[in-house]
Amino acid sequence: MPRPTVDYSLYYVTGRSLLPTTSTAPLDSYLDHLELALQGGVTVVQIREKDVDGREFYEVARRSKLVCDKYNVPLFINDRLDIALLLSCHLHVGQSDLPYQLARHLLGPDRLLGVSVNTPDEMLDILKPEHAGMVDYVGIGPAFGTQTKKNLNPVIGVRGVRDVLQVLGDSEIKAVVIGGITPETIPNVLAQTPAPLLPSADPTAASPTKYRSLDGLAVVSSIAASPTPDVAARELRALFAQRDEYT
Ligand code: TZP
Ligand code: MG
Repeated sequence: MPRPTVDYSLYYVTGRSLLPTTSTAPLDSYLDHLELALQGGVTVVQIREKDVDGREFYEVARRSKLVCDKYNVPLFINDRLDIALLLSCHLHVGQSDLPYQLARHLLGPDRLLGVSVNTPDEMLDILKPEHAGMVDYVGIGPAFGTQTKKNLNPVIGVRGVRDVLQVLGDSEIKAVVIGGITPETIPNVLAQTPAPLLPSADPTAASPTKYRSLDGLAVVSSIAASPTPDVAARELRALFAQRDEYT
């Protein structure tokens, strides 16, 4: 069975520990918040739970999957391959999680796999011929500083995002940007991210005429911190929909 085609326009990374409450949000209110975000137009969800045990992560993911299924939106699990397998979800791994080649081996051919990418070298590794077909999308970042992630990799700026996109070239692998993505930062990101393809990827072009753009925006707090996640999601979708005007 081929892997599903996904609209990555608005990729919401969530988790109970990520909601902006002083204590972890109760599961029901977290799920209500998630459902509103889906109604507002989130196209992909990732559950990212830090500092919780496996049983709690499993339960949050199981309940979240029921909500996402209702909206026909794909659900990725951050890092926990076992939970992804148990719930027939997709998987996202960071650079310090299981190597993506091993994750793909256990995940099988039918589930989607995403990887966090911080540098052009990490992107080049995924593009090696022996890794073809393993990775479906990359999350490039952190573009800007964020309060949301501990142990943040170096902030790469829009310039760094563009450098990774340039390496990605016209590969079929999709790309989303993450880290400090807000209605305020989006216009700048979109204006600067159509990256000219590297000459090696397009040897016939005298001057760069082909560009690689982003396939979507990934956010945590722009939705998670909003008391009206449906409104927030709608605004983010509308901003991303204008991206063609920047190319
Ligand atoms: N990976 C890189 S930055 C980040 C993750 C999970 C957190 C992004 O959070 P926010 O609130 O959208 O800046
Ligand atoms: Mg991780």
